[in-house]
Amino acid sequence: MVTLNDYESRFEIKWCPGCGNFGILAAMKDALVKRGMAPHEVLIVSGIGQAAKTPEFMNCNMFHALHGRALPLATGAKMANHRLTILVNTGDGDCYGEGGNHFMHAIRRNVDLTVLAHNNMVYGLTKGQASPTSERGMVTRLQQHGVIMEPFNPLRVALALKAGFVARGFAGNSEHLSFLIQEGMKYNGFSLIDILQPCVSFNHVNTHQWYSERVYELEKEKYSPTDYMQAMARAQEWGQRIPIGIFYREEKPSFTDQIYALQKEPLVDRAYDPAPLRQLMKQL
Ligand SMILES: Cc1ncc(C[n+]2csc(CCOP(=O)(O)OP(=O)(O)O)c2C)c(N)n1
Ligand code: SF4
Repeated sequence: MVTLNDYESRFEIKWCPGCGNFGILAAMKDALVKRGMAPHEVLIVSGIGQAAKTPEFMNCNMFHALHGRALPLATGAKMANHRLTILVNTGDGDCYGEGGNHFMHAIRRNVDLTVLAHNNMVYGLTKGQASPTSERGMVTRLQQHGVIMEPFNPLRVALALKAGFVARGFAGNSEHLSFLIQEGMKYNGFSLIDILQPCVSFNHVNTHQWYSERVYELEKEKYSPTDYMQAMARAQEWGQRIPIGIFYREEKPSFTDQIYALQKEPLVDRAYDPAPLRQLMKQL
């Protein structure tokens, strides 16, 4: 039986005390244990940043990629072994800024990955500059007169690109976040979980308390995640009340399901035979 101890890392955690990343790490471990996934069955890919350190604090397969490049790396790993469960830990800067192009196209491909975007609305690792999700007017040490751009809305962008699983969690509600991660892992395709993550050192606006006063769960009785237009509308809700939960869910074939060459066994299980390639090279 898989237990939390199986995921215990030998590395010391280097996040600031009180950082929202602790709640996300706990929710991930809980979700993997509840899904009965052993560490060797899981690959966690990350880019660069505080969020991207997460896989180092877990004991399982991991790959720390370049800034903004977690998604192409994870896509390649999925192509090589489409039976592997792959999660991606990425920050709002890493995923929506530096890796924005990859974010769009991984959604279009519908690669079967569960993306956990730790959204603290700043660049945490590089000491608090504005990120794509920083609110207009937010003052940072770099944006001294306030952010002058409109914030990027990851849920609406993902919905516009027809992502089949779009959710938002809160680092301060680990139990609910674990549920979202489990559902994201069950989903056969690209699942986005944008996670509201307080950064206690550099974001003094969107704090634990600020979120606790606003965050609420989408109403189980009234809200249907199959209603696209409703999902678009609720993804726009921000301010006095901020919804979390599964905004949208639609089943459709994943990227690797649609690739003829991957219909049988994963590439990684095939015998290595360079003869056909050598033959082809001779003809060129
Ligand atoms: C190509 C490149 N550009 C810039 C950097 C510097 N850099 C490292 S982390 C980071 C921002 C990380 O912010 P975010 O993704 O929001 O993650 P957080 O640290 O807040 O978790 C930047 C700009 C880099 N490592 N590589
Ligand atoms: S700087 Fe912010 S995101 Fe980074 S560890 Fe500290 S609280 Fe967390």
